[in-house]
Amino acid sequence: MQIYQSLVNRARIKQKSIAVLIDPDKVDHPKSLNRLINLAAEAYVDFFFVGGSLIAKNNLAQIIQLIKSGCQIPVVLFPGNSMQLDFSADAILFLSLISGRNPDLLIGQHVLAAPLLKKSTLEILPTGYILISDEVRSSVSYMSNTIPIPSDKYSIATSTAMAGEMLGLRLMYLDAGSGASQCISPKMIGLVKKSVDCPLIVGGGIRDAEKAGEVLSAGADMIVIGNAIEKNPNLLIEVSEKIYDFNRTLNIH
Ligand code: 1GP
Repeated sequence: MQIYQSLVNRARIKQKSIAVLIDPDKVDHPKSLNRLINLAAEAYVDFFFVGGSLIAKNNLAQIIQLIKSGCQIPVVLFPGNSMQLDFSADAILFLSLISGRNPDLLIGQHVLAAPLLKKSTLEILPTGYILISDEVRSSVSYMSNTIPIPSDKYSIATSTAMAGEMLGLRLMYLDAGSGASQCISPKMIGLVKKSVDCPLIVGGGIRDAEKAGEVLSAGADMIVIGNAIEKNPNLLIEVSEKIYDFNRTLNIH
């Protein structure tokens, strides 16, 4: 089944999903990535997201190849810019950074990538990317040259999500930024979820299974975890148990 349709179907029945984010720049050795791939397969991880705000190592293709040869988990590109393309992935989050006012990340990079994407077999996932943060010096804010929505500005966030959906974006991604000290609050997640019909992805700063549970209970359909799993891959097992608990009652396993 196409990834988008499966996300919509899951969200409709309130089935929760998890994506593990691999930042290619932080992968030092194929061995450690292989361990993570095996663990992810054991933990029934739903997706690998691959990307970062900076890719200095030129190893994107190699990483996707490693994932593909080690498991059946779909690979979704989560590109920091139009240079982060690889056509051996399954899909791409075609992100428009709608919390910011940087035209390059609202439409500019998309124009550059569109002709290549049109020829590829990648499934395009048009996604409203909304940064929520009070941190003044986050990498993503610096690299994107945008100001995130402050964490207590609920109506700005909900109006942004609504506008994104009205413009035709089919997923919303609320991100506190990679390695954020605070993940997005349950109140913010709940309000944004209520304001749109499309599936909601939430990430940034999820460090333990308890936080993952809070984010999911608040209304996230999918959580994304990167840093915390890099530091402690076994966290994947705990988080996937949490997800199993949510989904068990749905009678889908
Ligand atoms: C960042 O949402 C992702 O864009 C994941 O963040 O690395 O903090 O888990 P972490």
